[in-house]
Amino acid sequence: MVNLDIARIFDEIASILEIKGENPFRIRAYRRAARTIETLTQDLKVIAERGGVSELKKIPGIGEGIAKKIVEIAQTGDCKKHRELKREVPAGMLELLKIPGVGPKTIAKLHEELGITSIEELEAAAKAHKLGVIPGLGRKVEENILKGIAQYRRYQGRVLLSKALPYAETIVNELKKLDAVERITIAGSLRRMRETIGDIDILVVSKRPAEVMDAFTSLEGVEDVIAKGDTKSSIVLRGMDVDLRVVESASFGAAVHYFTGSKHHNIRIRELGVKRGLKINEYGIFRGEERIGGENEEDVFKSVGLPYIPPELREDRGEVEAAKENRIPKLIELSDLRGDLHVHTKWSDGKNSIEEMAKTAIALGYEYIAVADHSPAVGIAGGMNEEKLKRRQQEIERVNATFDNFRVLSSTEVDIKSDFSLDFPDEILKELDVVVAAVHSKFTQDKDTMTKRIITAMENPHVDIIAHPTGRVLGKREPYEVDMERLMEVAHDTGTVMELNSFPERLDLNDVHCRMAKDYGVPIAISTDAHDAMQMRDVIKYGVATARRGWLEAKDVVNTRGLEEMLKMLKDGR
Ligand code: DGT
Ligand code: CA
Ligand code: CA
Repeated sequence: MVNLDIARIFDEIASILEIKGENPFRIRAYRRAARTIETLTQDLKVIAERGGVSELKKIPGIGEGIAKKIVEIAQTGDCKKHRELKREVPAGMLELLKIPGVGPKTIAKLHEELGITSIEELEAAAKAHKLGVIPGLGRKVEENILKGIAQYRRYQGRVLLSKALPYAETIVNELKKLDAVERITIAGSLRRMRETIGDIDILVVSKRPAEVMDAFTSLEGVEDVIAKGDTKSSIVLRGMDVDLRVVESASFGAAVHYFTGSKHHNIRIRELGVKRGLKINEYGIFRGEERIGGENEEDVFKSVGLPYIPPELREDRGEVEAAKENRIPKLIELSDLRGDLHVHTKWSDGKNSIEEMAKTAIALGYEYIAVADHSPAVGIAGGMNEEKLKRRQQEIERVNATFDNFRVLSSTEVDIKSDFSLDFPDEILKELDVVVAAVHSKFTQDKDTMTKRIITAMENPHVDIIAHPTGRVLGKREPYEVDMERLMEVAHDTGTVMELNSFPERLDLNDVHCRMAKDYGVPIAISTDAHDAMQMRDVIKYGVATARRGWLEAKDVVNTRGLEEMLKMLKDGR
């Protein structure tokens, strides 16, 4: 159980209490605890084991009752109160919570007035315009609910890469401990680092499969065993589907290739095999009845005369053709990065000081960070006014004086307002080392308007980087409409960098757009948008993974450059 799982349990308790119309103070207590836990830097389980209830209670926002539940979860992996509450409301009503824009209060009203207990019933009621009987729910809300349902269905059953990866790594680490496990690897979309994952696929080589399957189906957190056999088992672990396959040593490479996918990539490789008179499947590479390879993944590519293709490229998006012509790019790696050009500090809505962010960046081996605190218009995010910006500058200079080979760059994430203007005047922007510009409001403007809005920002001689250029939040907010090809043209012409925001729910630009940027010769900044030091450390890998899926090499990314060279690639070139 990691902190996020515990936060999820408390959030769900709060939602159920809210659906049931219970005491608002209790509801708020659970929510507050969940928010605190989400951003806690220490492992709750460790605190619970070390100091129990009394130490947990020292954490702000955690009272006696919640502290006790944390201890219970840490010890048993489960919370009795949570289980009981879940039984008190129909499962369909809890599922309604997952629809963007539908909260517990609405669900309570929908149930009370219309007896709605499932997504299907809600959809039917909204389509028949029946929601109007509930005060506060008009036509507009009906429309939004239908959109939310459509969006939910698109992501249904898929989880963010950032949720699946830690689970998969934990499973691999647990199973690795078994003597019966000779080799083990993650496969499937997770190995290809897709932004969302349907199910986790794991492959093992073992001569004692039964032992491996026993361990797998009794892992901590297993909620259901869907199937259990000698070659394949499937479980549900904390809401995620996980498949485990046990194969023979001689088949391992072929199986890894097959189960890494994608399906379309596999088909292309299999066809190349057929042309050479080979049969390639999950068991090996065969000429007639004779096995000619398959122990290692490289065998598969070699057998069809290709160089190795990294998993992130295996989507049948031209990688087979590129491999034939020896044009597989040398993909960017985490260790290529030398700085982060978009982080927040306490000066706006970040949690850490400039100095704390700098020290973490140094520990990551970086040479610079750009502190891009918000401009005034983003009021809820504690945007800086001009006076605050001046005081921050003094602190940046003070902190910089303490380092030899590291620099904090003064920056802002300046809001691109709906009237196309920027939220700071040019006199201010020109004084900053790096200017990051982004849309934070009026996402519903039409495509032409939104495109023009961003182009206007790109044409500003001080705007260096466009942050999260499509504004999407996976599973929550669709990208706003924008003409990406036009943006790339203008970015190229104006020398503007496009951001690849590494936040797992953003990954914006996405993989396809990254590749488009590369084609247009537009440099990318892989940034974290971190609001605390841990995030700066933890989310960057998702950005790098997406960059790799977008065929990017180190040379395509500005923050692989040292400080001087990187600054020269920006507009003012200082
Ligand atoms: P997901 O789980 O939806 O995120 O995506 P994947 O790619 O992990 O798909 P999954 O778990 O259904 O299957 C794992 C891999 O197994 C898939 O990437 C390719 C391979 N595979 C599955 N079904 C077929 C098939 O019918 N033909 C071929 N050639 N490969 C398949
Ligand atoms: Ca999968
Ligand atoms: Ca699967």
